[in-house]
Amino acid sequence: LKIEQALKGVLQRGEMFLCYQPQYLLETKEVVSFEALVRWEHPVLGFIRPDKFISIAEDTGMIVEVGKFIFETACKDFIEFRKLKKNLKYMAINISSVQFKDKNFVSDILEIVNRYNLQPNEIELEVTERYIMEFSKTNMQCMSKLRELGFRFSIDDFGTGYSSMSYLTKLPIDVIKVDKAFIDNTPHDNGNVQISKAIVALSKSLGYSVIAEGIEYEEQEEYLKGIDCNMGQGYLFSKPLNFQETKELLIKYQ
Ligand code: G
Ligand code: G
Ligand code: G
Ligand code: NA
Ligand code: MN
Repeated sequence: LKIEQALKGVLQRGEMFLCYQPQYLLETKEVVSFEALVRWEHPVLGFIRPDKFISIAEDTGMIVEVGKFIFETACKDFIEFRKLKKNLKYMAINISSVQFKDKNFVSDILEIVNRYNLQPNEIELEVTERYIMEFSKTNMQCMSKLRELGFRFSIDDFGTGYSSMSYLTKLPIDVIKVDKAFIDNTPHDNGNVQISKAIVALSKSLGYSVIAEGIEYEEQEEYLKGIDCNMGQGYLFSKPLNFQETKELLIKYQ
């Protein structure tokens, strides 16, 4: 059974669900947001990692339907999470560049956000740096339009694509996500220390908020706090949690 075939009817069969990884303000260690991460459990193939199936869903166009399911589920669940923590700021949702090419993308996500009585600024759209570099003029116009409507934007995996300093000031974005590759082995790896410091300083000087991904050790947390990185996410704080576990985390907080 091929992944491509297994993807057909995946939503109708209810095999996909979302996990949520909490994002913390480093200064206060408070949870302010979550990143939604899709999961797929197939009855025969078992657990299939998103690294594996997202690109296939993109190639077959299935990502449009799957993406809508992810967006809607994340909004629906965010309402439940916000009931448990009133000052939760936003839900971050990964968006594929293929979704931006869908002519109904803007109207579809606006309809969902309105239906759940959410404000666009309670949703952060995560776009990888790799995709942004491939963006056409149409993609970019779509991104600008969504930002004008109030949606937040973050650049995921920053520093791993063909980073170009020239686009940093031109993009309609709010947050830079520093890739785990540059967080690994800090504060011991001098190369990563210099790179992460520079990314944090540059991003902040341009007015963007910065979040570090893949924090696994306390010394990394201390180091990042020390260089004034705003936020953090990683196994040190929490792995991605299912809906029930996420609610339990928020209840524990109260
Ligand atoms: O959750 P995990 O670490 O296994 O994710 C692996 C990769 O899959 C990451 O690059 C992540 O951005 C991507 N991914 C996870 N969830 C989603 C999603 O809901 N939509 C899209 N487009 N990509 C996702
Ligand atoms: O590309 P993106 O940043 O969306 O990928 C996020 C992926 O990283 C998810 O699959 C998530 O499960 C994983 N992840 C989150 N925190 C950590 C961490 O601390 N260490 C490692 N190795 N992976 C992490
Ligand atoms: O749920 P996620 O896709 O992040 O899990 C990716 C892998 O990382 C899985 O094999 C999981 O068991 C493992 N993992 C989950 N939580 C932790 C953690 O807190 N620390 C470490 N080192 N690995 C974890
Ligand atoms: Na992401
Ligand atoms: Mn990332």
